[in-house]
Amino acid sequence: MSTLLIIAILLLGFIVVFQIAKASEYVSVLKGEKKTFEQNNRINGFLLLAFLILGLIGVYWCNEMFKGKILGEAASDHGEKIDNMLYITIAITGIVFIITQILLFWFSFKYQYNEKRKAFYYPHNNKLEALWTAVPAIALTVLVGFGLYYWFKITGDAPKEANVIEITGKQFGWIYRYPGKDKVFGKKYYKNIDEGNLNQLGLLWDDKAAQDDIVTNEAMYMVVGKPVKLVINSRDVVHDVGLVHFRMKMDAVPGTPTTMWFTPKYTTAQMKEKTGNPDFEYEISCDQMCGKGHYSMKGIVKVVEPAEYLLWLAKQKPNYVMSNPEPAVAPAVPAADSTATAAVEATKSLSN
Ligand SMILES: [Cu+2]
Repeated sequence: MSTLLIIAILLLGFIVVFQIAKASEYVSVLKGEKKTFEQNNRINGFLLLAFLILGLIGVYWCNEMFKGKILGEAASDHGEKIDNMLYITIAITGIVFIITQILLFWFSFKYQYNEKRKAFYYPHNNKLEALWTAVPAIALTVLVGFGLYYWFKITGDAPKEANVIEITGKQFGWIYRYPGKDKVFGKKYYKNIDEGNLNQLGLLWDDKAAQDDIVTNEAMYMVVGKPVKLVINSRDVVHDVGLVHFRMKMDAVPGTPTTMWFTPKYTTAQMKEKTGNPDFEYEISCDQMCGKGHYSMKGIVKVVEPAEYLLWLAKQKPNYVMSNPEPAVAPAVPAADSTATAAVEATKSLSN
């Protein structure tokens, strides 16, 4: 039904345009073609000028309306640099944009058809061409150079003291892993993934380094002012770790870990105050369309003081413990228990 309606509307529109064109043709025949041509030119010239002025006012108005309101201040050291780069790029391209738009529309108004003026034939000028090729090339090279410098910094080696968090995307959610006391991530193997047994990452329990690894879906915890390095993985398709407040973003590619690091500048509590929003949370989103549940991959990042971080960490149970409630390897305690029970039994039987 709606398709029919759309077709009917399109058809009607076409007929209307056709009729108007025909009518104006008759009018121009009546008035004399030349006069109509000149009049149309004048109208077009004024419309172009009006478009320029209204357009520039619109650009200014949008800018005033949204300035600083969409994202707020960057909450990481690298984010600050990225914002600066963006502002410089916008300033340079903005100036060029405004100058070229003014020239474009002003010229089309000023140099509209005039009987007394003849077009100046000026087909080629090597110097001019070299100039308008070299200036943008140099400007863009400088901009790209800065971009590359920060890209290598962000994806390069993190400081030694950095906390390392592994983040794995899956359809549909995030799995965060912390290396535990040994600061080493244990080995994992995808065929070992066993959701029923709470082994979401397929950790290999024979690897000692895996036994203290903490795995959670709850939230990603970071310490304010301390560098954090993310090791990014995917369990199925390509996802993308998007941390908009930190201005960080990196693809999660199955089989190929990617990394990035940054230092959060403000705790979640400080951001609540800064934004005046008591419900503020740092957000992690999936920035790559990854399937029908893509929208539901929103997660939370908590940036906290060191003491709070330690407290949170102390409350976390290693994945090994959760996945193996009947400890096969867990030492000492059950053994002591069974000895104790045996001792009690023995005493009982002795006293009987
Ligand atoms: Cu995703």
